[in-house]
This record gives sequence, structure tokens and C-alpha cells, in this order.
Amino acid sequence: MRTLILTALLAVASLVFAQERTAAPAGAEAYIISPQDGAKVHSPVRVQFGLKGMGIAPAGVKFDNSGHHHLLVDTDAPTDLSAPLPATDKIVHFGKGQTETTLTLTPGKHTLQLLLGDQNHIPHDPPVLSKKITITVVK
Ligand SMILES: [Cu+2]
Repeated sequence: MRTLILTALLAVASLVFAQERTAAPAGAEAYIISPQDGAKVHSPVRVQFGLKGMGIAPAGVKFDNSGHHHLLVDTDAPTDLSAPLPATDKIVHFGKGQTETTLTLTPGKHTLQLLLGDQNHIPHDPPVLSKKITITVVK
């Protein structure tokens, strides 16, 4: 009986939890327009963000089928996508709705990936995550 109640509670909790994530429309796609995967570039690097099937809205603004970009620099997306993305030097928020940035990077290989977040910086469901690209910064 106790197990049953616990199971029921967990089911309700997961439902509530799931509702906190904003749904992404089918076919939504984030992608890095430039630089291209495998490119050799000089720092500072201009990075341009692309988005298909959704619109850009600043953080804090609730608007259907929209979000703002986060650039993952030399890191993977967090495994728990139900929480707001932290703001670190490897997870850069573009909460004003920016669609490009300029990064200062050390020489060598770096990875870049885009992850869209909703008005609360929480990735959508399913997550709108670009392909991860690798670039090489040359001196
Ligand atoms: Cu954000």
C-alpha cells in the first residue's frame, strides 16, 4: 500500500514537473551559422546563431514557440534539462534576444553548441539543441 501511494505521488510529481518545461514545436532546430564545423579561425571569433521553426524572445517574456539562445563553450549540455541553465563562463545566456556574439578564445580546439531556453532559462521539451561544432583557433 505504501509503495502504491509513493508510486502515485511520484507519478503526480513527474506530471507537475513535466508541465514546467515549455514544449518545443516539431521540427524546431537551433544551428550555428558560422563558424563552420572544423573551421580554423582567429580570436576574437564571431559566432552567429540560427533558429528554425521558432522565434526569439528575450528572457522573462512568455511568447509561444519562442526562447533565447545559450552558447555552450567547451562543455556539454547539462544532463538535467528540467532546471534553469546556470550562467557560467561556459554557458553564456543571450537573454536580450541576441543572435550573434564575439568570443575571445585561446589558441587550440574549442567546441560550440547552442541550446535554446524558455523565458525562465529552462530548455524546451524536447530540447532545441544544435549540433556541437569544433573549431580551431590559430594564432
Ligand atoms: Cu538564459
